[in-house]
Amino acid sequence: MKLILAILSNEDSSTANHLLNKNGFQVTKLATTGGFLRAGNTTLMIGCEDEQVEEAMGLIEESSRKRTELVPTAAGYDMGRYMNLPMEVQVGGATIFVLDVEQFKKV
Ligand code: 2BA
Repeated sequence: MKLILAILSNEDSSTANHLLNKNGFQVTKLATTGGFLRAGNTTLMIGCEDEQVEEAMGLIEESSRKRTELVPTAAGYDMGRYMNLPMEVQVGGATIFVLDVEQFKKV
């Protein structure tokens, strides 16, 4: 048995959780904080059989694919007037650890 720890953005975690549940995986969702940016993120804990790891990783990847989004920035001066210039930022992606489980018991 394996324990998957997947760190995702808060935005992507609901989609991943939903997709994992829909495909029969049990998930525990932890509210976590990145040590570098000190911003909130989400860690999903998934206990599954060894042969299910690839499927779970695929579902996580599918829901957290790296992409760029346009976000409005503070007003800037352009072409003779003040306007909110959108900036492209990269969002998404997941950091995934897969651990061996020595014992698993529900009592
Ligand atoms: P990512 O590498 O995509 O990491 C996103 C979040 O995943 C991290 O949030 C952290 O919560 C977790 N994480 C990643 N690698 C980990 C590991 N080896 N062990 C435990 N947790 C891990 P943050 O720590 O807030 O980092 C946010 C982003 O800042 C990182 O994105 C990376 O692009 C950058 N970053 C992190 N540490 C850095 C450093 N020492 N120097 C430069 N950039 C750093």
